[in-house]
Amino acid sequence: MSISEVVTALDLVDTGSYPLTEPGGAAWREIVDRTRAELREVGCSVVKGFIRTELQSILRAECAALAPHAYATVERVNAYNIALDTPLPDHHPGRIIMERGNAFVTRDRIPATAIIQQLYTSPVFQRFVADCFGLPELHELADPLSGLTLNVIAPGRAHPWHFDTNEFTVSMLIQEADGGGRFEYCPNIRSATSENFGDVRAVLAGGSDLVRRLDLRPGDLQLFRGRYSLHRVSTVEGTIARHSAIFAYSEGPGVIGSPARTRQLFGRVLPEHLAEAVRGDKLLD
Ligand SMILES: O=C(O)CCC(=O)C(=O)O
Ligand SMILES: [Fe+2]
Repeated sequence: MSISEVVTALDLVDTGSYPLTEPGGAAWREIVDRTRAELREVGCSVVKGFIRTELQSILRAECAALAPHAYATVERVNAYNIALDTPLPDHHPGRIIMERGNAFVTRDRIPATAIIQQLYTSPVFQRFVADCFGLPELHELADPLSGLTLNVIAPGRAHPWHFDTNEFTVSMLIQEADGGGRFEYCPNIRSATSENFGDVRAVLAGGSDLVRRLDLRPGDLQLFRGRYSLHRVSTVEGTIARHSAIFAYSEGPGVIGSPARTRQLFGRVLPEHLAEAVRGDKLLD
């Protein structure tokens, strides 16, 4: 199949292994059950080879063309993305400062015809993802910038330890780095009711055995509960940038990022961000 023969994003999916158009069938159930079990145990599951190997180059070329639209800035942050001068007790992990060097292409810069935009909005894809997360349905974020992003990490840069604002994140590695650029995470290190600052501080200090590393290949689909699992992408080595698509969904409708975080990540806000934000809990960030 060549790019001119690809009609929709679903043509890229390895539907032989992952029959998205047969919801509830035996193969579907098997994948969903496995994914649910992994999400329950470690908050993360990888659907290997979701995109057909021979078509990955199409996706890669499309995202490489979008990458120059990324908002690139290197900033000093903490794991909670709160102001660095926030008064915090001596041993609070929020006092540990890191460099954030990843850059995002925002949803409004990704054309409706782009494969990643088609996948993000595809009802069949959403149904599959919702079932994997054990939910009756999922919603695209109402946020015009952060619902779908392309995460670009240039050589020498990292996406340091953090928690996600959204509860249900689906991502896909599109272009891998020559070296480094590993996705690392600490399963369920916090919960909706407990921050567990002690373990978080140990991870940020380095050498904690709570850290797991994923061995991702381009075209793998990763389902992740990043609100509770501290995670990062390690420094990219070599000469090639790491590209990943981030599909963010919420359980209820209307979720929009805060104006401060939006400006920090994307360098701008839209009128939608200035209206009141919808949040599900009272955790930091
Ligand atoms: O690019 C990745 O694989 C992870 C990105 C991430 O953690 C995020 O965008 O919040
Ligand atoms: Fe994240």
